[in-house]
Amino acid sequence: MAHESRKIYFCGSIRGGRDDVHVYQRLVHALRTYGTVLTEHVGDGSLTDSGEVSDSGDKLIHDRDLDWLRQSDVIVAEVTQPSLGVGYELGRAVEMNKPILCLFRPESGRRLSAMIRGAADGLKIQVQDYDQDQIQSILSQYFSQNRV
Ligand code: 6IA
Repeated sequence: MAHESRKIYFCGSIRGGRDDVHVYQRLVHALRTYGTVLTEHVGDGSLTDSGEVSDSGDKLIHDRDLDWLRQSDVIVAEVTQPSLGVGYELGRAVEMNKPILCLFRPESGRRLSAMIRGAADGLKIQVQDYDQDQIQSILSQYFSQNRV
């Protein structure tokens, strides 16, 4: 698929904690080489997990994000920092039969949820362990080897 027309949905923790926001920033930046990132705000350093949003605001966020998820050609998720929202997005994306790449950093000392690692089939749903130095090479390999 041509880079300009590919729609990428990037997932990263927001209320689950913003410790990895610098990693999300790097990933969003690198992903722009491969298409339009629908969810660039996830890598926005000024978006904190403490902002006040009303319940109706949360509904707008949920409904808009699900629309973007439906429109997207591929999902890329940074899953090191556990996030209910990211887990939910991934579950919905699996049901939509979307290609999914999950990226996990073992150097964090965490263990990835079995529900994410165990969902991988190596084809449509992939889970890759990586460290930050490998961002370029992992994405380049993924987008050249998969029809997404
Ligand atoms: O449960 P979490 O908040 O960690 O879920 C993060 C995931 O849900 C991300 O991948 C986003 O796609 C989505 N998400 C959660 N909150 C928002 C949001 N505003 N705007 C867009 N997408 C979101 C929340 C703003 C608020 C904290 C001030």
